[in-house]
Amino acid sequence: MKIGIVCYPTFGGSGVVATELGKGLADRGHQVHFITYNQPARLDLFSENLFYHEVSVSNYPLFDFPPYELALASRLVDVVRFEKLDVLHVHYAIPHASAAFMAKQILLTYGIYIPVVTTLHGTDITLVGRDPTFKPVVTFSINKSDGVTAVSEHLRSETYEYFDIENDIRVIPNFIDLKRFSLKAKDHFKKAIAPSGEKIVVHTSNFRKVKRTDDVIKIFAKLIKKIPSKLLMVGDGPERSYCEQLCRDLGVCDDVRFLGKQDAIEEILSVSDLFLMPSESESFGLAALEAMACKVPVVSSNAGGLPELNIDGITGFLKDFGDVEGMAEKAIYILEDDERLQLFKNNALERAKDFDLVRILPLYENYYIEVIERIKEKA
Ligand code: GMT
Repeated sequence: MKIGIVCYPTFGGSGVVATELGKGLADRGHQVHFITYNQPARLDLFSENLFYHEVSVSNYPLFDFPPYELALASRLVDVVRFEKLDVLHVHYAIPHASAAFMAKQILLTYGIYIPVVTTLHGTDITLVGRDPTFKPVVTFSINKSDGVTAVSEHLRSETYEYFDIENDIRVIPNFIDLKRFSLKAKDHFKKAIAPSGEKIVVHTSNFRKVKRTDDVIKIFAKLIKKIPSKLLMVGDGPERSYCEQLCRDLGVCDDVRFLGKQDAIEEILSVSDLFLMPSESESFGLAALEAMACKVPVVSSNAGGLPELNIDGITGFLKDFGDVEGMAEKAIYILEDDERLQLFKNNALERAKDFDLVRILPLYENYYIEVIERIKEKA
């Protein structure tokens, strides 16, 4: 198959899922074309089946807001026509689904019907998409997609709840390439972070309010009173300075390191003992899955799709978002006994195996075929 993938090229979850999906499909012999404004962060390898088409928006002085969506739609028209794509798969509804719809209409004038599959990732529905500024366009472009997937059951129900959706939404959960995450922990790295054998607690995110990164610091400040430990804060974003200030206020600076954005996240996770994800909303929680794939148990909120991933009392614990006390208690419970910690670690890895790329990728492949066949039948 020839597949076009549209996504955000950043470190965000939707971009990571889209890029890893494209790489996996290319490995299985499909030709994959990424169409986006920058080389996707994880598109770090050469393969004869992978192509990258950059969307550039001209910065004419009249434009206070350069019309990216139009540039994307035009690029999609070209790539579909000249590369003869079979299907377009757009990740994150805004503005990708509406740009794909526009491209689809233009392509009809060339006698081409391009099936469009839209994958909903979370904030495109729960935060941004629901905003009246975007809602009519998001509703329309979801309804006009030939196939729609959501990354969790919870996101699927929320989409039906918030929008007037006419089509079926298929749940295809996120995934990880377990091979990439099965690293042996580097002892020298562990020693550098935790020289006296302290436990290593980790959080990765884009430091947006929805992630409640301040709760991570507050949980850690309670935890460290009972368990000698270090906290690694990976990523960057608007809440970082506030979190750094909070560390100073709570007197935990010496035990917290802000590492900024990191490519080799698996190296950090492989030396870690516990992952904290206290998010207010999380459609799936890919970062938690990456941690679990590295044998790291998770203490998280029970928001959104997290209970579909993190099994309470088995792979970690779930608490209401904002329950700093409860999350600290559970973190201490996991870390205070090495035998117990080992059990949680093993369980985390076992659970992560349910989301291995080799299991999930065929679900997308089959869905593309199903959508293409459905359209042929209609024609
Ligand atoms: O969580 C973010 O801030 C990034 C966002 C994105 O669109 O990249 O993540 C969303 O999609 C991920 C991949 O499907 C999910 O794992 C995240 O749970 C989801 N984030 C939220 O729902 C807040």
